[in-house]
Amino acid sequence: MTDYERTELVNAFYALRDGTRPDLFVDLADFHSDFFNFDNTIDPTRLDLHFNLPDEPEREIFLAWHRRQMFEMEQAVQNINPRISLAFWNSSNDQSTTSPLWDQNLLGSFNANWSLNRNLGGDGPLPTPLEVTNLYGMADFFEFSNELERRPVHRGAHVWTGGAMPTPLSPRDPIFYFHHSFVDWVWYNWEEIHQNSSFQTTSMLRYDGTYSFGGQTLPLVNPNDIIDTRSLGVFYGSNQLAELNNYIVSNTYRNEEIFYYQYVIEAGSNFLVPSGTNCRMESVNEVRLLPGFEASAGSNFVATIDQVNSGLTGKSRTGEVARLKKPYDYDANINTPIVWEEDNKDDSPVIIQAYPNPFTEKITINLNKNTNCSVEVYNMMGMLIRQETFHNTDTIIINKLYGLSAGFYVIKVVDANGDILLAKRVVKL
Ligand SMILES: [Cu+2]
Repeated sequence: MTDYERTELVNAFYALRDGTRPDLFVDLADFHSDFFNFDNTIDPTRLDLHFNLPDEPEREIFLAWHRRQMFEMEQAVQNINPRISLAFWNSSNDQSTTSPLWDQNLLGSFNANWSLNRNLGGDGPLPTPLEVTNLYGMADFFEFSNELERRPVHRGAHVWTGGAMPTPLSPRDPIFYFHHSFVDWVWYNWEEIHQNSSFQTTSMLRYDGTYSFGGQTLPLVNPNDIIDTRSLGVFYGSNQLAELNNYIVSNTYRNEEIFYYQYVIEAGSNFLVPSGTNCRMESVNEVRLLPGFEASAGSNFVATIDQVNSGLTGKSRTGEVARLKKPYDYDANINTPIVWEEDNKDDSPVIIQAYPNPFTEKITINLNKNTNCSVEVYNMMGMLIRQETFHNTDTIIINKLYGLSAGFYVIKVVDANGDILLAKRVVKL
């Protein structure tokens, strides 16, 4: 996170409890506690949120319910500042009690101020990266969800953090939202591989159309309708890249949909802004509009560089909104802060395709002309694990990838000028 994201999110958390509005932290914690887990041998019809068995009607509601809960919290902080998002804590690789996560300027100060009585590291363990990867290998949704919930990928951060976290009132601790965003990210990754999630119930506790908070009745949510995070307008960014695709702006949850990410935003492949809708993309680095992106006539679309809230140190900052390829379907009502790429840049090589994705042992990348370039492969922790250079070729083949463990990787293709031709997330099966 950047300084800006950190400061603004912390301020928003405190603002939610400053007494000027109903306390969402307390309400979410109380609800979570009231419906935590009931013994279904006593009453088989009584719904709850956790540890459901195969014969319970709300079987594995755990993932969908917490996704919707994360969304409720994220909407609340975005009502305070639309440029912030919840962050996720990858507890499989960020395991130090002195991690920046716990600094006073991030989540550290809440411990004393909200009497959380954390005991970091006291009753571990946190998950290993292998435990996360193993989950991606499970093909059955119930098996995956059950295993995730009961073992360290979910359970670890609760017991390791201590204080409120190992209790049903865990949503009182802001780390709960970083942790459950991570759990949600793991589900998102699993779904991208298996596309196999499904729920037996068609509504959820709290999100059943009868519950009110802050004078508003919360909508009825069918868990099957939020299997794709895009239905909530939510995208995950990692490795400093947020890929926005296959999405239709609808303004369902806000009058203007704002996609704000301090690193690179890339929108393409059927990201559509229909007539009559309002959408904004904003970064302090770069917004790239790729082929397949379309803002229709009569829509209000703005892509901008946030010059004010940069807060970046030592990171690249091109300050550019780029359209990588012409032509695009733009029309009269589109606002103008979009900067077209200079014509002379059209001489630089263009990626035609990169395939297959998912891959098993090799990836082939086709360019439109012979070029010198280098390819970098990063793992999901952002570590560079492979780098190769290619000379005067229009076909790049990255071989011998079968040794990599299953999961997500990012491939970058950089040309001789240092320009990134491709930054793409790929899945190893
Ligand atoms: Cu929970």
